[in-house]
Amino acid sequence: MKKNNPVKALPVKSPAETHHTTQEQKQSLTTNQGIVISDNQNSLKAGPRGATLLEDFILREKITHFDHERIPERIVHARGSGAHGYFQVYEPLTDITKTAFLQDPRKRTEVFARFSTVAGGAGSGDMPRDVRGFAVKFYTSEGNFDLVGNNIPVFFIQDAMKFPDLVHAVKMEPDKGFPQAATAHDNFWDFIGLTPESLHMIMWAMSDRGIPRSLRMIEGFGVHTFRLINAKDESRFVKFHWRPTIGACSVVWDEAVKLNGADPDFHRRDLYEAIESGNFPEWELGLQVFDQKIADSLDFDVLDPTKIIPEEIIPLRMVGKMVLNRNPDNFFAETEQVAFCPANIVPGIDFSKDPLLQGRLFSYLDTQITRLGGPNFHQIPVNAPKCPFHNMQRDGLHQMQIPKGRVNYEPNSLDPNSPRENPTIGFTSFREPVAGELLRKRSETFSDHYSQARLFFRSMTEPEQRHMVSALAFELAHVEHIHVRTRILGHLAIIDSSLEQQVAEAMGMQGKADKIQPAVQPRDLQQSPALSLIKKAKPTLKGRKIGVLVADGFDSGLLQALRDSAKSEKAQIAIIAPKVGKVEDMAGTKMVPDMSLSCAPSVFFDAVAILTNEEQSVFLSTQAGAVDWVRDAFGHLKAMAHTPDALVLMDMAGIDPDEGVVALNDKRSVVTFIKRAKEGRVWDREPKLRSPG
Ligand code: HDE
Repeated sequence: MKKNNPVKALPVKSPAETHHTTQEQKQSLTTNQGIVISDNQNSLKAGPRGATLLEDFILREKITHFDHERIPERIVHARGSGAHGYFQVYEPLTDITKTAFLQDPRKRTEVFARFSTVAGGAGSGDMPRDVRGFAVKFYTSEGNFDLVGNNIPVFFIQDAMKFPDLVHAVKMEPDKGFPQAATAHDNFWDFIGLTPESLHMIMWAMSDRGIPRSLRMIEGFGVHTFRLINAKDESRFVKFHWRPTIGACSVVWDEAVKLNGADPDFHRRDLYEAIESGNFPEWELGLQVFDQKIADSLDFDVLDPTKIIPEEIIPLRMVGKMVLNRNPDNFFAETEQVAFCPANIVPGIDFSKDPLLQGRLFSYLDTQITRLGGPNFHQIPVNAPKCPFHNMQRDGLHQMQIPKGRVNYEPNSLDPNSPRENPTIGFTSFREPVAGELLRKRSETFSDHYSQARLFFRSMTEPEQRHMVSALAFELAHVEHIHVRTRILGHLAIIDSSLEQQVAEAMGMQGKADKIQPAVQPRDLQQSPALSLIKKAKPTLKGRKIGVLVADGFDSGLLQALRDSAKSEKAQIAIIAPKVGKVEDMAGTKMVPDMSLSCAPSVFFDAVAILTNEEQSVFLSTQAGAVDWVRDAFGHLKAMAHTPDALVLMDMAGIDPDEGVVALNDKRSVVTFIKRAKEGRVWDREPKLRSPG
């Protein structure tokens, strides 16, 4: 075989030159021992057609390293995307915490954030219906603080004891090895039906929150109640919230299904590209702070991770902002090797006795020792604190540091400079009095499993409720065991009888719900509008993308007007043409589109415009890809704009224009379209196109 990159023989050096790296050496490929490689294309053989020699240390080193390139993927949250950035507090939070990084509004604390799906493997698609992990490592001046949360503020279970069962049930079934990254199967719903504490979280997971539009558009939650401690050693409880500054937003289910096929990296690409283009994702950190007296006044237990505190009861105090402004240089070294742990806290923050959190405090360090191959993973650059760290822990696999000196124990009198404990600035746990009998028992204050599930469902808008009905019917239709379906229907009937009836009807299983006796009868709670994504949504196109379909002979004036309007809204435009090489406008001027029609289905965009002339519209209406592009945009409830000539293509797609479809007659109509697109989906269109089932 011909060599692609022949490396010239290096000149022989005098002994005095041996430690001096020449420019030529710097650019040469070497082994891990620093030996320059002369041929990276051919192994060492006994003759050109002979056997490969065991002596070929270069081949063996290369292949051996390759053989060990993979590490175990995370048992949950295996599929994830990460980014670097910073966090900055708005004002000193001295009143509630002594934590250093929450004191100085001029200071930026470096962070690394990783977003993930839960159930799928590392190579699974980005768009299954699933919870999203939202983990942030703050490299504070007092050590690392990890806020390891989710995009849903409650969890499926109340006690860490149940976590392996939950995860086994949701992952692919062990005999079959499928389904991948999907809750729609018997094992999962069997577990849920027998674990009523999971029903509140099920409501969230079956809502639009389970299929986010972008990782830049998810909310994040610390889930558990934590503590904040101030310099006077006063403690308050806290719940952590992240709010995306461009608003939270989701896709519709059919879109998620198609996105997973068209671009399994949809979320990862979106995050990466946004950061590369300088549209940095941002979240505000919000705190719900409350004391023991308020905790005691609530009608649920703040240690129960299946409960929220509605914002209407304890409003969020927005305390700072996180900006993600740098993509990792290397996916494996950073995003794959980052090791989060809820036990990583700093002075001024402490745990509560939430039994789920207590179990997590053990689990993460333990899992990293296997996943990252030993106890020194904290030395990996993405995991290492950015403040000094030193102690008497020694040795172990992959020790990267070379501790100096004779002393490796404390106390010692041999080295006065060796690190010592420091009661003044060292971490102390909040002195919460604890006493009780040893027992395995769930507190009775954890027994109401239905009231907040009902609260969530009833706080949704009509479209959001419809989506939940469809999602539940879809999931349960995949369940083969009828008794599993009827048990879930029984639980739904306790949450809300209309929810059960709609799901049963969507499946054609009316009147089949099991009769289930709840441990505690649910109560009707005051609705919480803050739970609804649609109620909270503000008109915006910021960070969104408009797909513009053009073909030869298109009106470049209209395109420019669209570009200008989109730019003023901080939205992006993508030009889609039948062929990726070029497209010509009505004056015959050539331009290169961003993507071809076959590579960029309309599911990639938040709103679409079709700028085709009569001839091209007639042609495209004979092309299934173009008809699907238009039909899907309408079916996915997007705002649409079209030149009058494009009507023939829209007719072919069976579109009956409604208030979300804007005819582009002039530049003024472009403004009308952009205004409509800012409103988001055309929800009124949905019932005309799709009924749950
Ligand atoms: Fe996790 N979880 N978890 N979890 N979790 C892991 O740690 C675990 C829970 C969450 O981007 C694992 O490094 C137990 C709640 C995120 O790397 C593991 C329990 C919440 C991530 C683990 C829970 C989370 C993980 C797997 C119940 C939201 C990904 C790999 C007692 C508040 C972090 C790893 C990343 C990852 C254990 C419950 C969030 C096995 C035992 C509740 C975002 O240690």
